[in-house]
Amino acid sequence: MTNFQSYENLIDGRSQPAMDGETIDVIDPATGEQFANIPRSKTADVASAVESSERAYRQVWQKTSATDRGRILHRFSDLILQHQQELAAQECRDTGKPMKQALADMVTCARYFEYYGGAADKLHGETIPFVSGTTVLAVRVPHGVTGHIVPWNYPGQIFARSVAAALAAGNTCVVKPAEDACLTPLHFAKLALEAGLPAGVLNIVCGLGREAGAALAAHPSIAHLSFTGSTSTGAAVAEAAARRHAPVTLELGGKSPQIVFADADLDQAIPVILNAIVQNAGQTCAAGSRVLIERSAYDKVMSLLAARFAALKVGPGREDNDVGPLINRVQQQKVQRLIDEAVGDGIQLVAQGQLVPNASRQGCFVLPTLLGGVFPDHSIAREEVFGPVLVALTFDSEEEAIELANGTEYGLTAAVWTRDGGRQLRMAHAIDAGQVFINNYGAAGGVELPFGGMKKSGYGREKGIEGLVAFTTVKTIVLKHG
Ligand code: TXE
Repeated sequence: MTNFQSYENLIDGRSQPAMDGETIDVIDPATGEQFANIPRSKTADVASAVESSERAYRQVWQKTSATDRGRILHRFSDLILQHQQELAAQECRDTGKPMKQALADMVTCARYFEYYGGAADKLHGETIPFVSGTTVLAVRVPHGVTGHIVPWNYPGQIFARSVAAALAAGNTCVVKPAEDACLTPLHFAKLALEAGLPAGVLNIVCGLGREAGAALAAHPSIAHLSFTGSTSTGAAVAEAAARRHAPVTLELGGKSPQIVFADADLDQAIPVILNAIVQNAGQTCAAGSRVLIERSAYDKVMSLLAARFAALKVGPGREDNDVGPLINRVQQQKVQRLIDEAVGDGIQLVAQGQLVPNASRQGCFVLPTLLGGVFPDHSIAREEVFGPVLVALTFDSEEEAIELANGTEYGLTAAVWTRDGGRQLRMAHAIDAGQVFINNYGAAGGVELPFGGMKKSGYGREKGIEGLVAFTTVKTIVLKHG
């Protein structure tokens, strides 16, 4: 094994193994090789991280001015950019994502700290006219110690979007990254110390979801929880938080539609529709995983998409293939099984990408797959696959397109492709989704754009000023002065 490394938690400004010394293997999903390990933390490790964050909140961060918080976040942002190459190489090995995407992810991470660093001293409360002889102040205050449970698909970006907002608003943070993707969060936390973030303001505890994750969700001192992951784990986390009445932001899965009308500009639409499903090997909550096509344009759209799918190169992310491996064997087998079942049920396999010759047989690869003639009530048309699988359905009218678009339990994002201005807005208003794109698509949009779900895609909003406000609550002060 080359360059084997043991990583440690970062608690109270110091690297520490799990108290009982247990570890979890870190596997390169492109080769199946173990190249590192991380701590398998338990309740006691989580408790020590939360205590450290409570101390840091009371003794330091609560007394740090908003302007100084913003300056630290800006320095942190600069450090991420300075270390972009090594951070991206590490994330590429840990998650399998193509190097150019990992590099772009790091720019977005830096942008979160820049954006929220700039907003830190611009978030203010209001005065409220009340009874004569009184002055009423509605002051925005942080929650205190916040918990962040991060998934493995965008370990850097999802860490950055909630941690940057929480810190800017004056909270301290305990982060439980996913067991499959801890390296970027650990690296970030070290850079944050270098940027001047006081010890304990940001603690990272690695471990399994059912152990460290559950302990964090249930900890009585966590005043707010941010969770991104599956619908079932999201429900368990929200339940644990509800027992002590703590607010939660849930960002869960999706089955986001790309709706293509016959009048769409296909030169513009096709590459975007392709990228919306193959980016990050389809492991994106906001992946555009269903394409709904007006019947008269179906053959044309499918032949354009099929040619693009067939040309996709699948292989190790470090060689910048179009599509890297999935995160682990479990996800690979799950996605492959869903494809096989759909084809077994008579759904048409229209096109697939190709594995590059030097790809390891031990890699967790799944060929990007375009499925046609999909029945709307088949599970592959309704449930999240979380892999590079695009299902195509047809519609005959605007009403039917809306019914199909809204015909799943999810409501995260959507795109509408049409030149008809009236239809653009009618569709945008009718679709149940937290973000609707017209003639473009950015999975989850930019840092500035509020993002979150409807229905089983979750609740609460991250990103934008909305995401910053979520990390505060309002304290009303009524002053009687006569
Ligand atoms: O998710 P989990 P998994 C979806 C996607 C994928 C499926 C399963 O469909 O195929 O979920 O992935 C932590 N208490 N998404 O099993 O379990 C866990 O350690 C507290 C969508 O990996 O939701 C990790 O840090 N925490 C998605 C995080 O929760 C617990 C991103 C997510 O893991 C816990 C990832 C518990 N009991 C998967 N159990 C998106 N919305 O982007 C686990 N965790």
